[in-house]
Amino acid sequence: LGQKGILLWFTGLSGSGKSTIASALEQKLWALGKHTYLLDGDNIRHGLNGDLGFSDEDRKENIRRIKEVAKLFVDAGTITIASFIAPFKEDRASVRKVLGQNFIEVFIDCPLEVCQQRDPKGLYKKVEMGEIKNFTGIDSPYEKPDQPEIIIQSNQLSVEESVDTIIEKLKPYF
Ligand code: GGZ
Repeated sequence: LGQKGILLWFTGLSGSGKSTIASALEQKLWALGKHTYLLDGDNIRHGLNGDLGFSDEDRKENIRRIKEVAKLFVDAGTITIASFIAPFKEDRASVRKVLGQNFIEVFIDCPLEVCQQRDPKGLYKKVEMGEIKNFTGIDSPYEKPDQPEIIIQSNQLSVEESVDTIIEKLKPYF
């Protein structure tokens, strides 16, 4: 009743701010009375996709399963936010194809050097020490979106400004 499901797909490097902006956005949407659900590594990579690692094949399978789950949420009328690197264009295009007009690609655009400096989980440090292989942006590719619906330059905007920018762009969908 009333609410149309949409999928906001946050793509970007590790440390770009996807999770932070996604949860702040969720709070703002609640305040607007919207029903939301956030799919991220915490509730997907530990459970449903606990068998997957970070090879190209596993990342593709990760996104494929998330696509199917997200579709169910959107069918149920939920404003669904998916926060995953999703490094391959082809995989994001496949999500777009399935969701059609209900798909909104949000590119959290942050230079690699800034992500490395932030290093919120110490992962880039581990990469440098040779403890992690196949890390996105270092020795595993990240294919930037060509035509995302929304671009957030997270090193130039505050979290609040980022959220407001997204909400403004969402108005036509509400
Ligand atoms: C990239 C990795 C890796 C490797 C562990 N490469 O910053 P984070 O910690 O919290 O987010 C990253 C997360 C990426 O998982 P996704 O499911 O979003 O990736 S993908 O869409 O590519 O399947 C990072 C952590 O997992 N992480 N190892 N090798 N990020």
